[in-house]
Amino acid sequence: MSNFLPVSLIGVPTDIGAGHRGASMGPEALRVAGLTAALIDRGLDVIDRGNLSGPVNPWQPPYDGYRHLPEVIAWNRAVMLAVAAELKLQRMPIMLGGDHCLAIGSITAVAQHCRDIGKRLVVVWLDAHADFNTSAITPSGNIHGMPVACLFGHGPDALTRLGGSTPVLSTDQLRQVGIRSVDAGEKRLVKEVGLDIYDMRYIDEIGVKRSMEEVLSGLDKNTHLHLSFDVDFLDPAIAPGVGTTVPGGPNYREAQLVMEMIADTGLLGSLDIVELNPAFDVHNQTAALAVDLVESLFGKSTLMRE
Ligand code: 6HN
Ligand code: MN
Ligand code: MN
Ligand code: MN
Repeated sequence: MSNFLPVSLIGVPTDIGAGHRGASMGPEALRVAGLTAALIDRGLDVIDRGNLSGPVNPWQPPYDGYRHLPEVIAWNRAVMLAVAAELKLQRMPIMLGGDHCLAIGSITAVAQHCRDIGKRLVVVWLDAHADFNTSAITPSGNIHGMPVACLFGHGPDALTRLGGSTPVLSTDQLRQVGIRSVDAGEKRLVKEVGLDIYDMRYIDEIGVKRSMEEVLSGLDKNTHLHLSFDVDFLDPAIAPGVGTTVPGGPNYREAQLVMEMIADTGLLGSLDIVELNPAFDVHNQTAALAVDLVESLFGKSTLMRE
């Protein structure tokens, strides 16, 4: 048997924060690729809670620097409540996105839970992007480019204070890995705030193993590790099924090692799988790859260590 908590899958079928339609099909693509069976094979107790519901995507241009802000708020409220409910039941929530704006809701719930039970939250954010735009600097108005900024208190009140208090995260609680596309204004802000970023240049120079040792340093038994896995973290050659591909990401083996090293901590407490966009995928291969990586995240490749 595994020593993981029982898990609950929460589908969040929306592309409300993205610049392309289609991430709304992400939850079903992950199911079709066999996510539930793969987790059960790992010895986990799995409940699929089905999909949350929320407003349709009105597909409007930005207003005041944001696209679809009221709809993004509604979806994130639903995510926050659903994730909080699973944590209260001592289950591990796995949020099946949906676009990355939904991490505001999931991480707000996880942070609140950690405060309540006296755990230290550390978020590992796998992404090609820093997701630290604000309405003043965003090139697109798409809120999936803003969740980290919102969690740090930069953004509209309804999102920064979704759970009441702000900021939800501080710099010592977030480590971003795989970053290779940061917009000009975003770059300035990221430097000012002092985000802990392991970008591709750094990973190229010192390698995945040493990078991940640094990413995962300073954790202890009292740490709740939340993984926010934006599928565009992966190199587009192996993961074409995302709306915002950026060349030069981790290859298959490198991505596996990232997941294996996170698994080895034994501290994973919650997970987002976001930005999977079946409209860009080829025969659901990116969903299948995501499932494969999630298996490693739950210890599949640790045969030699058992
Ligand atoms: N994601 N930096 C770009 C923007 O529009 O703000 C892209 C954001 C992508 C966000 O992939 O989660
Ligand atoms: Mn992202
Ligand atoms: Mn991204
Ligand atoms: Mn960006």
